[in-house]
Amino acid sequence: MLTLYHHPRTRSSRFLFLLEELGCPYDIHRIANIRRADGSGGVDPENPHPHGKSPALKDGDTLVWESSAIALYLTDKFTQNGIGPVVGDARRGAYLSWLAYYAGVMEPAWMSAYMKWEIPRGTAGWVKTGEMMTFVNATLEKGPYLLGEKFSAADILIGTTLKMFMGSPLLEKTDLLEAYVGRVMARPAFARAQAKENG
Ligand SMILES: N[C@@H](CCC(=O)N[C@@H](CS)C(=O)NCC(=O)O)C(=O)O
Repeated sequence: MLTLYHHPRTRSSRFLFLLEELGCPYDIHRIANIRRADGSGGVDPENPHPHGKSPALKDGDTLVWESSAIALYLTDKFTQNGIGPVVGDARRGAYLSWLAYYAGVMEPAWMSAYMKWEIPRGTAGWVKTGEMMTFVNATLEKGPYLLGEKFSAADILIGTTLKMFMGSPLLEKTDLLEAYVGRVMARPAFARAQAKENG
């Protein structure tokens, strides 16, 4: 049995969404506590994540952490609805790249912008938010999803993140992004996940 270690309104919420898309049986272990930016909170000793963060996933004795790894693990294991292109599928390369891009470029780019870090081009392994969003927007203009016609777990990670930042100083709200986020959030699995979010 799969167990998702989840804390409400954190990055683990996306895995309620993904697990609902996959339609596989799973348990939710509610992480009692996480550390907060203001110094409050703490680590739940029952949370197996190496840094006490949310999310983590257990599949029997197998522990998976880091959102992109969890997404790939789940879509490789539950292939029936094709939500993560498998080895041999022409879209596999793009799928892996978007999962890695999310963790290795998008998150660091937004965090750098938020913290107002000035990182000279050529020093960091990521690019600034402007360059990143030019690429994201060009991909979504072809759309309707990151992999073209096929919705994938990459849309869950990236769609929910765009939803969170859109309209903030970090990300301008545009018709293109709003339409994409709307498409992702309109999925019935998102509503089912929302219903499980808190309890
Ligand atoms: N890179 C991790 C980030 C996980 C993460 O930072 N989660 C936050 C909640 S959204 C957390 O647990 N923070 C508590 C802490 O930093 O100890 C992933 O994508 O899974």
